Formats: sequence, structure tokens, C-alpha cells
Amino acid sequence: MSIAAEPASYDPKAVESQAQSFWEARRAFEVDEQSDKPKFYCLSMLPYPSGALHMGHVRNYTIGDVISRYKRMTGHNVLQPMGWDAFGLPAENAAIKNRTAPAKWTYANIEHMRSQLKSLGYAIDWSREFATCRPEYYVHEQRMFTRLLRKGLAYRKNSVVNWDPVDQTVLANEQVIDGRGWRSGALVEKREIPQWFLRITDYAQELLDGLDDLPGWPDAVKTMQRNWIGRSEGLEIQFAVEGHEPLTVFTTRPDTLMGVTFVSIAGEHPLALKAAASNPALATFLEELKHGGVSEAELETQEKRGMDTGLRAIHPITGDKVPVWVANFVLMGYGTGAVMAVPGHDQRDFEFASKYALPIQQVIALKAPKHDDEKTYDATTWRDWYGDKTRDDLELVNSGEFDGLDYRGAFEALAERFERKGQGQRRVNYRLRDWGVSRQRYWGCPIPVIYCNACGAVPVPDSDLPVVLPENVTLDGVKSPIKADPEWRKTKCPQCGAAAERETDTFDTFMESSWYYARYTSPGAKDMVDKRGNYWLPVDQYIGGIEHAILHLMYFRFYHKLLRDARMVDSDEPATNLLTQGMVIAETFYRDNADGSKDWINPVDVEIQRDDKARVVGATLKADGQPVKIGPVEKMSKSKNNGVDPQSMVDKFGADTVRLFSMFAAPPEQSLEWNEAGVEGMARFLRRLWTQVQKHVADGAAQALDVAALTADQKAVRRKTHETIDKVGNDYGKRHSFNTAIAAVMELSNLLGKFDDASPQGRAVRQEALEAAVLLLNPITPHASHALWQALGHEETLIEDVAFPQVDTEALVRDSVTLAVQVNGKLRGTIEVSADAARDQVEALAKAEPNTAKFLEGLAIRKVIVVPGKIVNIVAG
Ligand code: ANZ
Ligand code: ZN
Repeated sequence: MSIAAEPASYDPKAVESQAQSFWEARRAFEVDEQSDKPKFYCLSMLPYPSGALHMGHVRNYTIGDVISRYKRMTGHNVLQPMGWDAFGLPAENAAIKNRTAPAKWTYANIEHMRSQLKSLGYAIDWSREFATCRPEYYVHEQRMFTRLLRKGLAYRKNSVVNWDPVDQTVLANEQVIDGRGWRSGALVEKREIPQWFLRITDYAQELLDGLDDLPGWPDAVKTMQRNWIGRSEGLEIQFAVEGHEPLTVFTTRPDTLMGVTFVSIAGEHPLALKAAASNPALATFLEELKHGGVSEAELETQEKRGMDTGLRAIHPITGDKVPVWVANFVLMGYGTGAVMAVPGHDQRDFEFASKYALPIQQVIALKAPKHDDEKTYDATTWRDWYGDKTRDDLELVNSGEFDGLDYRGAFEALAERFERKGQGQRRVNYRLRDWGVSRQRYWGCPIPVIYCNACGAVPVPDSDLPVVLPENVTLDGVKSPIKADPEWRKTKCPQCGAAAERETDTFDTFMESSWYYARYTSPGAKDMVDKRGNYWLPVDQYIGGIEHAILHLMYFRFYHKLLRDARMVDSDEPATNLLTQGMVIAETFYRDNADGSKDWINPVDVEIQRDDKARVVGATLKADGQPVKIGPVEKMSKSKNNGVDPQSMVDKFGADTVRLFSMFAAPPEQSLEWNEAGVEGMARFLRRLWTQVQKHVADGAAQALDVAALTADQKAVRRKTHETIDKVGNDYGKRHSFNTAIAAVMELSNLLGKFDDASPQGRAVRQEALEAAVLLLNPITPHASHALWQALGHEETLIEDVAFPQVDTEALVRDSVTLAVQVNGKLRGTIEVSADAARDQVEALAKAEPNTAKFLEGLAIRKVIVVPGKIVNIVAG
């Protein structure tokens, strides 16, 4: 026997760079469609190249990588791509600040972040990488748009934007701070300008119905999407207006029709504009309304304001005259822009009527009121239950012929009546609006349209695409360089050849992120996607932040349907399974400044003091040793300076440890609290496993395992090995429960630490256990696993190609079981019996157990109950 050499100690830097160069040289993760394995497309939401990876990225991409590597080990042809969502406002802001072009800034960030991703060892097919700001990417988007334009699925209409009167520019919502321009500080105005829209509303019902076919999506996301689509069934009802055309209202509550005491219309409603023509006070009021917010949230919260137009509408059933008011909470863009107001049962109408002393009338009541306050209607305070149509304990009152009907009954009766008389009709409305894709920003994909005085808006012909965005520009922060440059927009009309001008708006950046998943499947394809798309799509596992639950994921689903209808893909939905990972949070630390503000201190600069029960009792700044205050645990952010730079953690601990911690600290959907002590714990575990393997192999190769020859202890270790394989396989594959998988491997490693058996079969059992541990951790710690697998004697088989270990069910069988022995229901001892022991043998052993025997002394045994595998209860007296 040779003297064991000192085992190589764990050097993550060396191990990781060795594994990474190996993968790179072998192109280990490049895939194509020529495979007899089932495909698995694992996609993580692509990053915005902001400058450096943050912990949220690391968490997202590690989850995706663990799933990808696990799927590869279980026999799948796995595609895991990566790219850059490279257009967007931050590049413009950074360009102004750093006096560089947005393109230059973006490309530099991509370089840096790519190397960061590579240092984390993700199993990415880098040959498919792209940046969405490149013409060879966005040309497809432009071609798609011109197609949609010809099909009528894209159109132009006026729409309101935020206008900064000082900078003479349109502002994005996030550039409006407290109603003022972020640079100029000027009060922002609303302006109507023509903008391009995609008809996502044509797909509203399909987008809604499709959610029922997505069992692999979180319910929370599906609910948010349903609410966003906001399907409402109701009636359109006509109200005659004295001296004018009839007014049509949309209501979901026709059952409250007899409670209508006025009609409310939007400030932009044509009838309001007509009335204002001869009513200067009203005209002034309409002008004022234009300055309010435009978002629905703002409309919900702002104070109710209105003005009587002086017009009178005729109630379609009673013939009574009711006033027509302009109300600031009625949206022109929803329904008909006109509402039959029922202050008795609609809260907004109630607040409005209370403010302007308009009549309030009860028409819905409880069928069987119990409490006194339910028996009388109180028009001075709002009662929510009157307005809830889903309740079946309500009925119509004060409604003449409709009294006694419920919501459904009244709905049907009125729908039928109005449809017969031509005074109204059933109608489904969606809250979903068409997707406004125009942005007045520079750093985006140019909208491929040419304006000609004679021909109007003409799509740029395919042969002239792409319309390229100039990258070499200077930004002064006021105007988009392509808007400021009179030359860029000059062109000829593709139809008549006359002098014409290009559109200078660019697309919303959600456009690029709506189809990138399809492009990854078809690198180099002439069109957006080719037949390779049908091999890979739909995405089998999509992973990203919950903040994308509504917009991105809606556009992503919409775009897939556009691709399907353009016959580019066969499927209806882009992704079968969706995982929304939780936030990364961390402690906050600060010191108070004299002026009451706070100086936030980064957690890496803080030393934490704990008591002997590990409770935090204080914190000091490492630099000066003086105390700092501890704030709440919050999402990592710049404003609280509690972000931990992943790169510094990778440099300090290695990528595997960072990956291990981010998978161990919390289940993927939950918040993950970053703490360095936890990271150190993970580093210790990896080092221990490393040493266990190195010590084991230093003693030479293990003999072949002879299952029949194992001792009880050896069998117990082997059983643990296979129990662990079984559990980890389930945790990865069925539950995405990575933290419990890691914990199981830790237990196995602990057991090996106590298993001190240098016999040939002892070593064979240890070899099997260590191989299992290394393989089971491979999806999470691929670098260490790569090296340890080789150390375990597999120079020729690569761990990247090794299958996930199989459970040997024989090994799970317990030869002996431990039984509790009770006398008259009280625990007196335990016995070890063979798993297939006969009943009388078990009884005999139980009675002979020394402590039990003591308690049985002098008693007569009446009965012995044996619960197999669990207990023996001896009844004696
Ligand atoms: C009378 C009524 C009585 C209403 C009642 C509600 C409760 P959803 O479910 O979102 O579709 N409405 C219609 N068009 C509107 C607009 N352009 N701006 C603001 N509000 C509008 O809501 C439909 C209900 O919202 C409609 O039903 C209408 O008020 C109002 F007890 O009609 B209801
Ligand atoms: Zn023309």
C-alpha cells in the first residue's frame, strides 16, 4: 500500500476556470434538433444590460440552470439560451450622464455581463446569443409589424401622452415625478398625438380562455391576467337626449336600471363637447379635466369632480328626465364613455351624488334582512353589500314590474326587452386595451413606416428593411437624435416616389421581449422563426420575476398567437410551465444624518454582533468599529444600499458556493434573504465534501461493490445513498424543491463522515455514496462536481453526459426494523427485528426485552398486539 498523498484542497477559482474552459472548448451546451431524446426548452427571462448582474439575475439564472442540467441528466435534449433585452430608457439616461452613445454603453455592458454569466458556469448555448438592439434582430420585428399593418392588426390613432412644455418632449410615465418633468421640473401636460397600436383586443377572449389550458402556470399569474383582460358581460342601453342624438351607456348592472337618477359622461365624450360649445363654464371645466392623470389608478383615487351639462336624458323605462353630468371618473376609452349612474348601489356614483346633492334611490335589497340596519336603506352612508351582484340573497325593490327579480332575472328580462325594441343589446367588454407600441424615444427599434402627403402612412417594403437606427449619436437629453436630425427622416414614398418622411417614433421595448423566445430556436433564420421553432416550442419551463406577470407575459402570449396565425408556429401558447421566482432581500443598515436623512450602509461593510443564541444584538461599521442602526429586511435596492454584488461573492467564495446558497436559502417562489453567514456555511459544506472525496480516492481505487456481502452498517449507508437519490430526484423533478434536495445530500455527507469503514466493501459503499452525492449536486455545483467526478476515477466519462443516478429499490429495503415495545400502552423499550420476522418471534423478543421483562414481572399477559413495523403492545394485569 502506498502512503496517501496529502489530498488536494478545494480551490474554487482553479476548479471553476478549468471546468468552464472545458465546457467552452467542447461546446458542451450547444444543441440542435438532431437528437433522439425528448426536447426540453428551459428559458429564463433575458436580462436588461444595465451594467452588472445583480442577485436577482443570479437567482433567476441559477434556477434555470439547475433545471436545465437536471433535465439533461434525465435524458433530455436541453436548450438553454441567453440574450440581451438591449433597448430602453436607462441607456439614454446613462448616455446623457456619461457623455457616450447609448449603443456604446449598452455593448460595453453586454461584454461585462456576459463574462459575469460565464463566471457563474451556466450551461448556456452561447452560439444562439443575440442583442435585441441589433438590426439583424429587429429587422424581423419590423417585417412583422408591416405585415400586421397590412392585415389591419396594427393601426394609428390619437392617444394621450405626457408632454414636457419646457423640454418640448414626450415623457415616459416613469419620467414624470409628482406631475413634473424629471429634468425640467415643469408641470407636465396631456397631449394627444398619433400613435401606433396593435389589436391585442382581437385576441382578448382567446387570451382569457387559454389560461384554462395552462395548468403549469401559477394561479396568481393567471388571476392577474384574467383581471387585466377584465371581461365584463353587460348591456348597452340607449337613453334618448332632449334635442340630441341618443346616448348609449354600458352597464354590467341592468338590474339597477330603476335606480338611475342621472347619467355621467366622460369629459371627452362628443355630447360633452357639444354642450360645451354653448356653455363657457363647462368648456373651462373640460379644459381643466385634461390636466388630471391619465392612468386608471389615478382616476380611481382622485377626488370625484363633475359638472351638469344642462342636457336632460329620458329614462328608457319610466320616461323620467334625468340630468346628464360630466364626471372625471368616467373613462372615454372604456365601454361607451357614458354611464347610467346608480348612486344607490355604485360606490363611485354614491360619492358623486353625495357631493353634488343628486338623488339617491334604493332598488336592491336583502330578501330576508336580519338586523335592523339591514331593514332600512340609509342614503347617507355607503353599504358595500348592495352592490355585489354575485350574492343570491338580494332582490329588486322600488322597480315596478321588475320587483322581486334577482340579478340574472332582471338582466335577462331587460336584455330581451331592449333588444326587441332596438333600444339596446347584450355586450361583452374587455378592460384590456389595444397595445400602444409607439415611443417617442431614440433608443428603440424604428417603426418602419413612411408618411407621404398623397399616400398616407405606407409600410416600408420588405426589401428596404431594416430601417436602421443610427448608433453613433450624441444625446443632449431633450430630443431623440433621429427626431432632431432633419436628414434621417427624409426619404421617398415607396408607393408614388414623392418626397416623404419616416416615422421617428420607436417601438415599446416590450416588442423585442415578446418574441425573443422564438428567435432562440431558429438562429440565422430568414424569417422571425423557421421550422426549428416547432421542434423546440412551446418553452417547457419559463422562469422569471413576478413583476412580469401582466404586461410581458400577456404580450408574449399574444405574440405567439400572431406567429401562429402567420403560420410560423403550430402551438397556441408559448410556454407550458412558468416559475416566478421570489425577490432577493437583505438587511438594511444606516446612520442618521444631522438633517434627519439617512446614510444607508452596504451589508458587506457591516459587522454583526450576535448573542450566544445567535440573535443579532448590534452592528458596527467595519471601517470605524462604531455602531450602525439596523433597518428592516428589504428587497435589494440601490436606494437602501443593501444590494450585494454577486461578483464580489463569486470572487470570494466561488460560483458553486454562490449557486448553492441561492438554491439552499429558500424555495424558488419565496423571498431569499441574503446573509453571508449562510454563504459561509455552504462554502464549508462544499469543502467538506471535497475533502471526503479526496481522502477517499487518495487511498486508491475502490473494489467492485458486492451487495450480497455487505454488513448491516454497510447496508445502512447504502440504503441512505439510495434514499437520497430517490428524494433528490423527486425534489428536482417533481417539486422544484431545491433546498430540501441540498439538505438531503448534506445528510448523506454527514453520515459518511461517521462511517469509518476501510474494508474493501466499506470503501465500495463509500465510493457509491460519494459518486451519488457528486452527481446529485451536479445541477447546482457543476464545477466542483465536474472535478470530483474525475477524481472519483471517471477520467473518460464526462459528468455532463452522465445520467442522473438510478435508485436501487433493493437497497431501500430495510433488513431490520425497530419496534417500540409497550406494556399497557406505556413505552418500555425497543427491539430490532428482521423485517420479515414471524409474529411469534416478534412477541418472544418483545417479552424478553430486559426493561419490558422487568415491568411484566408478576403480571399475567392477556393479549399481545403487534402493529407491523411500528409497535408491540403487551396488555397485562
Ligand atoms: C350601472 C351600475 C350600477 C354599474 C351598479 C355598476 C354598479 P366593469 O365591471 O369594469 O365592466 N362604467 C361603464 N363604462 C364606464 C366608463 N367608461 N368609465 C367608468 N365607469 C364605467 O364595470 C362596468 C360598470 O362600470 C358599468 O356598470 C358602469 O356602471 C361603469 F350598482 O352601470 B354600472
Ligand atoms: Zn406616396
